[in-house]
Amino acid sequence: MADEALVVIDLQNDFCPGGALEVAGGDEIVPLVNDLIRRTEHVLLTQDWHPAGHSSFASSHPGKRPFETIDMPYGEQTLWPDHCIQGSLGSDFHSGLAWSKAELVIRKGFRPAIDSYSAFFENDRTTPTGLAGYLRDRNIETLTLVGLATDFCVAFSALDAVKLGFATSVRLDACRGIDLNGSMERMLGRMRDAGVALI
Ligand code: VGL
Ligand code: ZN
Repeated sequence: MADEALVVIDLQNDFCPGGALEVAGGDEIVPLVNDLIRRTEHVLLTQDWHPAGHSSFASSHPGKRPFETIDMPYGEQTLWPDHCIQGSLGSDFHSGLAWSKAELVIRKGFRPAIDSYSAFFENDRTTPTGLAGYLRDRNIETLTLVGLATDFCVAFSALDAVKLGFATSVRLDACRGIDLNGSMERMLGRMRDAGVALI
């Protein structure tokens, strides 16, 4: 329907097996995502897009290792392996993803000092990516989210989407998660509580 969009979150090489921040089974969802792309009129993609030396990389913080946390001016931040560096092979969409139909690619995480999980707001929770305005201008009110990773970028995007008033579903069979210290169960619970339809 005209007021619906499919949002494919971060289906990039670095989040697939063999990538810098691999998500188990991340590549398995590609055929199903392609099927959803074929069946949905409006398709949007997000692309994690960090400059080298990004503040969310453990390598930018001497003595810190990936998956530890640090306090940033905007709150707690998990540190990651270097990933999705702008223009790198790892930042490319999975080669099997049928992305050419996409009407918009929203890039996030390009500000050196702020990470961005959500497709709508960066991790300071106030810097907008512009996606909400784009969707409103185009009268898109209903969103289906798929992609990587369920418990980070998909979940934060879905939580912001419902908060902004979009009717929001997550197709869990077309997502895979990282599951860091129980993050999968915690974020599924938060999405359910917030009114995200988990299907
Ligand atoms: C993501 C961690 C860091 C994601 C992106 O796409 O879920 N996770 N950057
Ligand atoms: Zn990232």
